[in-house]
Formats: sequence, C-alpha cells, structure tokens
Amino acid sequence: MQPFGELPVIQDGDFILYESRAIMRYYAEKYRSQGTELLGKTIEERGLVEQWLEVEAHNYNPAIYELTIQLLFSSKFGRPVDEKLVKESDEKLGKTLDVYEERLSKSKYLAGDFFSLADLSHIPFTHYLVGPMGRQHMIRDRKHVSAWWDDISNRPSWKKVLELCKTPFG
Ligand SMILES: N[C@@H](CCC(=O)N[C@@H](CS)C(=O)NCC(=O)O)C(=O)O
Repeated sequence: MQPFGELPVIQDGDFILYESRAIMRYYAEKYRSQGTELLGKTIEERGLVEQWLEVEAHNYNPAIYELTIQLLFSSKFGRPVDEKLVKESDEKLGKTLDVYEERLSKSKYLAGDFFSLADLSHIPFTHYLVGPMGRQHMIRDRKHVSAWWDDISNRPSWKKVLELCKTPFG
C-alpha cells in the first residue's frame, strides 16, 4: 500500500493515500461541511493555513522528529543517543519556537484568529515533547506559545484521540 514501506497510509473505499499531510488535507476537504472549518473561509485564510502547514513540515518537524527519534526511540532499539544531534535539534527547535512566539503574540492561532489544520498538525509531536521527552520548558518559557499549546491540546477532539490511542509513551 505504501511503496516506501512507511506509515501512515489510509484506505478509504477503493482509494489509497499516503503521506501524513496529504491525508490530513484529504480528510479536512472531504468532511469540510462537518464540524470546525479547518481550512480557512477565504482564499487568503487558506493561503495562511497552507503556509503554516508548510512551516510545520519544513521548520518545526525536522528538529522535533530528530529529538523524538533520539530521545524516545534510540534507547528502545538499543542505539546510543547522538548528543550532538540532540543539541543541534534543541537549538533549531528553539529558534523556530521563537518565530512562533512572535507570530502568536499577534494572532491567537498560527494562521489567524481561527483554529485550523495548521495548528492541528503540531499536536502529536508536541505532545511527545512536553510529555515523555521532558521538554515542557521549550513551550512554557514562551508565553504565547504556552497559551496556544494549552488551547489546542485541550480541545475535546484531541482528548478523544488520547483516550482511543495508546502509544508506547502514553
Ligand atoms: N513523510 C512521511 C514520513 C512517514 C514516516 O517517517 N513514517 C515512519 C514512522 S513515523 C515509518 O513508517 N518508518 C518506517 C520504519 O520505521 O520502518 C509522512 O509524513 O507520512
């Protein structure tokens, strides 16, 4: 189902789709008329949602993904932690979060004053960051990022995900 041998991949009827961010966009479009509008109401809002989805993919994710691999998975697979990579990733993520702090001092959410797919895409890895990775300070030391995290991680839909999905790290 996934030619690169990776997860996630979904099958919706006969339709198969891989790449997590393509899957998110697909479901957000498919169920657009139900629940929260996640993609923005105007073409400008949509542009900003897409912009911050790309920021998540290219600025936020590489550093937080590396930290997750090093701090949570290396020991599970009996591999040594690459401390240099951890230091570099901490610095890179910190700089990215400084940009977020500035942005979130001007709008409640990333794409504007509305919750969107761009905020949602940050939740799973940030959940690991503030939980099992023990890096709450990276969020809590930044006032606006901290308020944003409290808001998006307390949404009933995410609480439901946590109830339904038990991960190796809780
Ligand atoms: N760009 C892909 C990355 C997918 C990815 O890295 N998947 C990992 C798990 S998070 C995987 O399946 N790796 C294969 C393996 O570890 O054998 C996406 O966002 O869907």
